[in-house]
Amino acid sequence: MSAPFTVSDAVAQALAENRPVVALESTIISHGLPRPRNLEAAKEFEQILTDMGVTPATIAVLDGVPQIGLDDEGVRRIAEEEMAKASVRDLPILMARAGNGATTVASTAYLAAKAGIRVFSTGGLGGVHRGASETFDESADLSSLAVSPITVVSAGVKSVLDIAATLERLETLSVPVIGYRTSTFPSFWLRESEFPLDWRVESAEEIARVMRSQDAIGHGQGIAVANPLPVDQQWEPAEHDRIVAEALAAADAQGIHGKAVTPFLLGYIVDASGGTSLEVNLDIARNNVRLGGEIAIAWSALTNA
Ligand code: PSU
Ligand code: MN
Repeated sequence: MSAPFTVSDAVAQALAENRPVVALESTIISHGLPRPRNLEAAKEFEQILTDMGVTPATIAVLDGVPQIGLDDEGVRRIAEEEMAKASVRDLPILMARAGNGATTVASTAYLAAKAGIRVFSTGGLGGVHRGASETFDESADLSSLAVSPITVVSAGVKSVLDIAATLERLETLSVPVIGYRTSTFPSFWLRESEFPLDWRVESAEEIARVMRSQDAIGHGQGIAVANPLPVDQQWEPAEHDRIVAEALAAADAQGIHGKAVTPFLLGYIVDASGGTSLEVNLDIARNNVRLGGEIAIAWSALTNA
């Protein structure tokens, strides 16, 4: 059977020549950022990589076909059309009915790894939701990382989630969590959470060596690289705490549940912060795209040596 996805010429060529490639997700564009900033952001993330000599591979399901690497029209569609939020389990359904879907971290990591891409940059990971001991609401981002050999660069998880439980689940799933120039797990808008990390690295080259060792032991998980934003770029902590609490209360009061929870909270927080959280969100994503580019470059150098 042929591959259940298409790979753009640019991405296929880069992979064939072992040149650096970084995967990018589309749910952050379709459901995580408001229009029209989302289209600007999608283009900017790709441009940051292109300027570094790295090939971007934005991933989405369009007309039933998972696509690894979008053309300009594909990027426009994920930003402007209504799309299903597509986790791994939604892929076969969208494929069978020729539907459109914006891929989450879970499905982007899964598809990118299948295509042979080794690095993926995003904003924040999904994780264990607060109250999960009753709702069982845990993002498939975690279980997908357990079966997708790809390095995912994020700024940790948002404090709307249960960060402690998320870190516990990553431990159970045997997904390495590595702080990039930090010994503390970041909480997305804030540089630090209260949770220390066991492992810290100082360079992209060091991460590439961990990837090579991970391949050598053959366990097949992804690697979570936590990349905190510089302290002068973080959201003001008191305002952050107040608005996050408000957003959680609103989701509860409105009975939001299931896959609508994350988009609801993100949208609420952008509105309630008068856009401040959005600017920080974009800084975070840009930082992660840059670090992903550096890791992909280091990976190519290491594996071409
Ligand atoms: N966290 C963010 N921004 C996002 C998301 C999470 O800070 O855009 C998106 C990602 O696509 C992630 C998904 O994979 O939400 C997780 O959704 P859920 O919690 O329903 O699994
Ligand atoms: Mn969920």
